[in-house]
Amino acid sequence: MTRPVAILLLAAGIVTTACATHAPIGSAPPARTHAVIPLPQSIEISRDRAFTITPQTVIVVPQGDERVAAIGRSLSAWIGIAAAPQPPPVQPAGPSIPPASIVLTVDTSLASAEAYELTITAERVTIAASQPAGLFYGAQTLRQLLPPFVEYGGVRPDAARPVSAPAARIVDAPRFAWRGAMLDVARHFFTTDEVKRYIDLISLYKLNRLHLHLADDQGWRIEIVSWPELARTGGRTQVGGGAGGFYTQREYADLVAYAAQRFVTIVPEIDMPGHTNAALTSYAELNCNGRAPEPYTGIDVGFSAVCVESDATYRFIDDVVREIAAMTPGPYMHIGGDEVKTLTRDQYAAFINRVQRIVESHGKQVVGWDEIGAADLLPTSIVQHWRPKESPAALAARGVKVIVSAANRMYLDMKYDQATALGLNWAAYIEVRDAYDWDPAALLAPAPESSIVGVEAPLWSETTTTMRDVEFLAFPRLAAVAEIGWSRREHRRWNEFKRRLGAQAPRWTALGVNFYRSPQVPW
Ligand code: TNX
Repeated sequence: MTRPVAILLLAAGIVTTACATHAPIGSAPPARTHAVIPLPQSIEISRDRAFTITPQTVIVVPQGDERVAAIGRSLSAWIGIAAAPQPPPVQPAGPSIPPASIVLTVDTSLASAEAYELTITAERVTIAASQPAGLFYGAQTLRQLLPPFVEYGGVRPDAARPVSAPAARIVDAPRFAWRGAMLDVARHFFTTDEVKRYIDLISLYKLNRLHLHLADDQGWRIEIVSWPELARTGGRTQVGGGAGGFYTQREYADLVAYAAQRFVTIVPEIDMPGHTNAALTSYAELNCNGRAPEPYTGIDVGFSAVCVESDATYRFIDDVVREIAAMTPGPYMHIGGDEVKTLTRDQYAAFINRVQRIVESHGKQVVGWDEIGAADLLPTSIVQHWRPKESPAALAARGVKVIVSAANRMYLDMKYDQATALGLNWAAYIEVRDAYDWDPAALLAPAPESSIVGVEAPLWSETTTTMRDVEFLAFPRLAAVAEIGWSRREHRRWNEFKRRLGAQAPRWTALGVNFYRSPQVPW
């Protein structure tokens, strides 16, 4: 910001907060704070003026743009009946803008698809973006500037309190293109309604990938029409011996569509050649000895592998990838590739090379855990770095694109500390500050930041039997990951973040989120 503008803004009661470059930590706190996560690129916020949603408020969308109208309807649903007996109506733009309205508008001068500008004055709110994704993120920022009680939606109108957002000017765009969460639905199965709730929660923080770990030793969770026993037999149990489950192709397609409406791309993973006991128990011919093993309900890893020398294995993989690719509009197919202890390095590399070509033949781009770096990677293949002891720097130096999921910082299934009842601790204990106070670019140095596609926080479900368990491990750490993925490195400060994080508590309470009240955070 240039000096004259700053003076002007100050005169108008607007102060710049959040950007630590302007307000170093330790200086006087800004007069007006906000709790937006992830931190926007630039945010100027008014000390004394605000926009208030009234019974007259309408949400104005461009004529004839159904995708933007859908975002308007989402925003209307988030506001709910907090300010009026009805949620604000969504209406197409006309010759004049009604008073107290919220305007969604397409502005093609904005550079990236996910960028947006949000302008809040006492008279109106304007969200501008070149693409629907940017409008959606602008709407999420507006939602976070409204009081947390709006999250009670249609349940608890709080007529006595104004539904206001401070006047503000926000210009925002993400740091990384890939901002992901991974849910392991194989170790414990979660229903489509449960996964939809997770999608809702991650999209509040502008995450845009949901990687579904659809097959592992304990369960196969997706219907494959050409190999029906995979789901029927392989989906029948889970860790601890419970009932398990699987998604029909219809349910999966519905999930994909639900995610797309929230600008989340589903990344399906079929883990192979290891982590395949559920497939091996469903079809004897996938085993080198021709005998199907018993179902597995424990939590060991590394003992299973499909028969990499047999043609049946590649027919199976081709069919599975073909069917999943056909119902997945996103460009990615995750092939796992982790923790195989029963193959030689050459067998493993030859297998990954062959599977890459199968995935490519079905029009998808390979993503795999970092072990796949041992193969001859296609130029489009993306490696997901997870092993804390393996540096991704060498891969990046080879020109490989990397998703950072460092287990000792980002695994949401790691315990917070020794007292955490849920979770594992093989990689680390990860308190909230550990999850936030580091930067992925340092892991790949001296390779340039452009070798990082983004970040992703996996949640392995060996110990989580319910969504309440999942939420307890994911929140608040997932909000930290979201900020690492979206916000500029030079703007991030733990002491400032923890204040915004603490302010999420009433919103999570309203949303019914079971979160961990870390002693590091001022709740
Ligand atoms: C390692 S991370 C695994 C998973 C486990 C997880 C538990 C990865 C690629 N493999 O199979 O569930 O640890 O934290």
